[in-house]
Order: sequence, then C-alpha cells, then structure tokens
Amino acid sequence: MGSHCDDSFVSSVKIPTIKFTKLFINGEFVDSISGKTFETIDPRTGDVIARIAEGDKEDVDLAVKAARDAFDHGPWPRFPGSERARIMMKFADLIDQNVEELAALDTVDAGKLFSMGKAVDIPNVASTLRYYAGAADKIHGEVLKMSREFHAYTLREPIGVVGHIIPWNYPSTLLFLKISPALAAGCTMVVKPAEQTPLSALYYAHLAKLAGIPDGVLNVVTGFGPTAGAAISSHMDVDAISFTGSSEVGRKVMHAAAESNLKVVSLELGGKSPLIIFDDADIDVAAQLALVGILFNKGEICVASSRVYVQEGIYDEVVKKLVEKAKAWVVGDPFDPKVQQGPQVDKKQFEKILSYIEHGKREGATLLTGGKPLELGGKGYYIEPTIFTDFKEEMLIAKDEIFGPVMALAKFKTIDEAIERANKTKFGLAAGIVTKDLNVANTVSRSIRAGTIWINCYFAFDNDCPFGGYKMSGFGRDSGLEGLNKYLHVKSVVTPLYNTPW
Ligand code: TXE
Repeated sequence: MGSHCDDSFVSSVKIPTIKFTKLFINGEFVDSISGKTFETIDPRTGDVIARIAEGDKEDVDLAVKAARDAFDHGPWPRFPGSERARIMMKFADLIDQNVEELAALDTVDAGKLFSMGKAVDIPNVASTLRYYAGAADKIHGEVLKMSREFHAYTLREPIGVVGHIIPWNYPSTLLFLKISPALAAGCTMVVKPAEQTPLSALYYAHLAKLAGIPDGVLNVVTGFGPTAGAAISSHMDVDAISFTGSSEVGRKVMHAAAESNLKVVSLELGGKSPLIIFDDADIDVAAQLALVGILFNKGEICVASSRVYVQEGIYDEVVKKLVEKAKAWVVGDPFDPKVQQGPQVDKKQFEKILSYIEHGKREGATLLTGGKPLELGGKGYYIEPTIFTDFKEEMLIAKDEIFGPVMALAKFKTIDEAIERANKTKFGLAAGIVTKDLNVANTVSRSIRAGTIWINCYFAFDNDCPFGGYKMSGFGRDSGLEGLNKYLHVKSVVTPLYNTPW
C-alpha cells in the first residue's frame, strides 16, 4: 500500500522560475531553426512547466560545427591541463552556489526528491567535476620497452567531438558523469538531455559559460530522440558517442554509428539486478537494503535491486519485515522532506509500470503488497510500493526492466541455485550480496556476470569507482579513471634510438 502524505502539503521551497528554455550553441542561447518548441511536464500534477526549443538535425549540425571548430582551432584541447582544471573548479563552485535552484529544477522536471537533490545529487555533481579536474593535468602516456633499438612512447590525446545522450532518471548526475571526464580530456561536445528533463542541463550550460568554458566546447541541443538524438549518433563529424538509456535505443545508436563514420561508442543500458540475501544476514538490515534497493528514486534507477533472492531459513521473516516497511514507506510531493518516493517521471512510464504489474498478476506471481496507482488529489503519476513473490525468471516481471517501484522476490535453498538464478538474465549491470560469510561473498561476487557487486551495501557509488555493464547492459565505463580513458585516444610514437638508417 505505502503510506502517503497529506495532499494539503504546501512546499516552502521556492519553485524556480524557468530562465533557460533555448538551445545552447556556440556559447549562446538560440531558438531552434524550425522555431518549434515542446512542453516539459511536472509529474507531480501533469501540468506544463515550460516550452523548450525543439532541436532537430539542422540544429545538431550547427552544434557539431561549433564543437568541431572549438576542437580543431580553439584553446580548450590546447590548454595545459591545469588551466582546464582551474575552469572546471570554477564551474563546480558555481554549481555549489546554485544547489537549491538546480535541485528544484530536477524535482519539478523529474519528480525527484528535493531533499536528496540538495544534499546529495547536486553537491555530487560538483564533486565529480572536481575529481576529473584533478586528473586533467595528469594525463600522460608511458615509455615503452621495445624489443629492438627504438625509443617509443605513447601519448594520450582527446578523442575529439563527443555526443552525449542523457536519460531522464538522473538528469544532473548522468550529465556530469559524461561531460566532466570529457572536459578534463580536452574534448568538445554536444549534449542531448532527455526530452522529459531538459531544464537543469540548460542551467548548467549557463554556469559553464560563466565559469569561462570557451564557446563551442559545451553545446546543449534539447529535443527528441528519433530526431535530435539520432542526428548526433549518425553525424559524420562526431568522433565518439556516450549513451545512457534503454537497450532498445542503445542498439539504434550503435547501428547509426556503424552506418555513419564508425564513431567510438559506449553504452550504459538497462538492468535487472539481483540482490541475494543469505541465512546469516541481519534480517532488519537485509530487508531495509532490499526495500531501498528497489524504491530509491521510485525505482527509476538502472541498478535497482529488482530481483531479490532470500535463503529459505530467513525467508518468512524477511517477507514480513519487507511488507511492513513497504506499507510505512511515504509516497507524496517530492518537495516534502518527509516523503521518500515522488511521482514517476511521466504518464508513459507510469502506464508502463502499471501494465507490468497487471502482467505479474496474470503470470501467476503473488502480489504481497501495493500494485495500484496512488490517488493524491487525483493528480500526478504516483504508484504504491509493490512486491511480488513466487516469481520465475521466465516471467515478464523478472525478465524486463520495469523501472518503477516493483520488486520480484523469491526463495532459494543453495548458493549454486542463487548464482544460477541471479545470472538468468540478459542484463549484467549490478548485483548485491548480504552475508557475513567471506567465502560466500567471494564466491558469489566472482560468479555473477555484472559490472558492479555490492557486498553488505547497495548504491555505494563513488567518483573513483568505474561503473558499467556486462551483457545487454552495455559496454564502456563511466566514473573513475576508466571513465576518463574512454575520452582519450592512445597514440604510439616510435623513433630509432641511434639514428639508424631505416
Ligand atoms: O529511454 P530512451 P525511455 C530504460 C528504462 C525505461 C526505458 C524507456 O527501462 O523504462 O529505458 O525509457 C534518447 N537515437 N532506461 O524511452 O528512449 C532520448 O531522447 C538517439 C534505462 O525514456 O532510451 C533520451 O535522451 N537517441 C536508463 C535517451 O535516448 C535517442 C535510463 C534515453 O531514452 C533515440 C532511461 C534515438 N533513436 C531509461 N531515441 C538507464 N540505463 O539508466 C531516444 N533517444
């Protein structure tokens, strides 16, 4: 069921006035060439927040041209790394000075918790910029030990013009996981935010200009995937593309890259991450981890622990705790500090999640709690925390990424059974293990095919920790120094050691 907050709640937070609604190309806010605009919607009410410039292929062409000129002739890739770092540090300071406004933009646009944005998401964005600023003057190759009499070394050079396509679930975090390392590397870029959440990206573009990022280095084209997004992934003058979104669109991006200029591609796609709880776990801690693992950010997080496997000895107790906790979970206006879960991002996702819940019932899984939309004043896209049990990996609710507050729970007997069932998925983004037994933790972490394994924790992200997928969760890594390397080419330079005639 999920408890819900009083609908009469009135936020004391000032809802931001929307200052930036146009494309940001070559350091200027401009209308789209067609003059078209689209609506961005507040998922708390379904109301229109603002009309945003709708970029298309011609606008992408202008943005790529600006990025190309800035890369081929501008100062950014030619600056010493320390100068890029200085400007990036200033950008981070400006973000710190605008935390409330940025957090509020992501709350009205995506339904994200304001308290979380203010305390975690937006400050982390500044810290990601600082992490990569710290690396900007430490980008170097190595001297090679050649087998003949040559002196040889490698250089690491910026990959060029990068296209970043961003989803709506973490409009700030995912934007900075991509642009921060690319900026540090000396690349120039065209960003397309998701059509559901364009507001904060335009605000960040304004701050980037104030920080002194030269014109053309960071361009933002708002618009839709099949038009603006596709124009970036098929552009002949974009050298690399970094995409986060659905596996279905990831495939299209890769196809467009192959059909155009074979640009470098990295994809961070969906997940169906397992959390395995063993008999020796603390029951309350395990239940809390499992619940937060699926309900955090209303389940709109690619690493959500959407399949939970509990060992038979503690299964009944964990189920009891989980249901109690799910019923006490507070759903409501994301500006209210008491609220733990806001609305789903839009009507399409809301309906998609409800249709998966109906599938779950029809497929024969047992609905333990939740399963319905929440009527909060008759408005908004709120869904009850929902738990199904007795699922089989063949069911749609266990196969597909639902991207909502819907957990599939099952009982297992042995460690081998848990490993086999956890790996029975086309995805491989993350997994969690709860146990006090080191041997069990080590065995399971090496047996699960996924890019991140959390032992006795969940969502433990860090700037230094590479993040990405196995299998259909994609390839390439964001975050950490791996996340910087993807924006760098390695060049080998070779010369005879003793001026030997060649
Ligand atoms: O994603 P899309 P949608 C998953 C999640 C969700 C599902 C659908 O399961 O329910 O995807 O969400 C741009 N060429 N994830 O439809 O369409 C689009 O404009 C180039 C997981 O919103 O993949 C947006 O900017 N770009 C995920 C971005 O791709 C295109 C986060 C993502 O949108 C395009 C989001 C095209 N042809 C959804 N079509 C994660 N891994 O965290 C669309 N886009």
